[in-house]
Amino acid sequence: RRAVLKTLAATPAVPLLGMPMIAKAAEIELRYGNNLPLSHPLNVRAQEAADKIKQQTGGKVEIKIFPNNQLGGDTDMLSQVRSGGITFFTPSALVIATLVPVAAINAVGFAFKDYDQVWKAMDGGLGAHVREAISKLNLFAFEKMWDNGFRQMTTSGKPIEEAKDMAGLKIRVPVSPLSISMFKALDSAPASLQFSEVYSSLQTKIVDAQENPLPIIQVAKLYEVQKSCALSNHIWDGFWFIANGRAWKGLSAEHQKIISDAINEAGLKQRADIKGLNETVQADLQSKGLAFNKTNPDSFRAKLRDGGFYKEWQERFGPEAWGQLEAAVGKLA
Ligand code: TK8
Repeated sequence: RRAVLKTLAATPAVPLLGMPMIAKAAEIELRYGNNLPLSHPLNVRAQEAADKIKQQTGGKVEIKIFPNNQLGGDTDMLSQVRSGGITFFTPSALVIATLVPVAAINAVGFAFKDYDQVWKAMDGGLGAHVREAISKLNLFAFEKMWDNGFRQMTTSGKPIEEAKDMAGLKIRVPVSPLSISMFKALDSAPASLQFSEVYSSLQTKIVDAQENPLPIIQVAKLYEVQKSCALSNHIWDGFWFIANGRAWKGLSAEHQKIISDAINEAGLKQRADIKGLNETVQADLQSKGLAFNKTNPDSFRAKLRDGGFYKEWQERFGPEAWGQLEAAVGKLA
């Protein structure tokens, strides 16, 4: 009897009757949706954070990533994170601005000239102001924004060299009132389409142009349907890493701290990834046939100023937010 017990004890827990071993499901399964392929630094770093969170919670908390619009387009995921259908979502600030208008403030045209100005604002008073506004919608925004990058304009037609080249240009912009307002002020004909529709709308010539950071142009293979890229740096765009408020409050303080630390740490690493990518991505896009040209921001900035764009958005965002922006970038309006 003792020998039998000894043998049993030594036998590893093998699947009975060939049943597959079912991995012990985590006590808390959180779903995170986004619109980018797994290869983009957003997903690479998010997966690292998820692994760290699982390990630090002893396997109790598991974040399952649904990349590449698996759960639908941005507007679908925005309503899912509001309803709690998903726990986390990383909308471009332009996209969350459909719910929280002031979140679009980092996308004011030609405001940020470099990353020092970006992080002075977004890791400072302006970021805190926007996070506060997001929390009013019962959404939780992690402290550190993730980086989408400086947006560049691409077109299948004549290269965009200066503001006058925008006249009548059919350009796709995100579903964002500020984007529509800005590209109308530049005399182009903007069309708001979800990110998941960009490639096909360029391919079928519904639009002739679009604007996005170089890493996005690369992962979305937009170089296949665009001829030239104007290095306009016209908008710095970031991702707010947001959580459903109820789900977030339902987590223990210990789990909230582990998740926040891991997500914020991953965000800082992702920022460095994107900053580093820009040089290498441009060379890769050039090798795939995309022609690059520089632009003179002054002609665009003058058009926005003369057309009243800055004045309009100064009023719409209000003195507190606009003051925080100008504290980082100087006088705009
Ligand atoms: C990247 C996209 C994109 C967005 C857009 O995840 O819709 O153009 O700004 O950069 O979300």
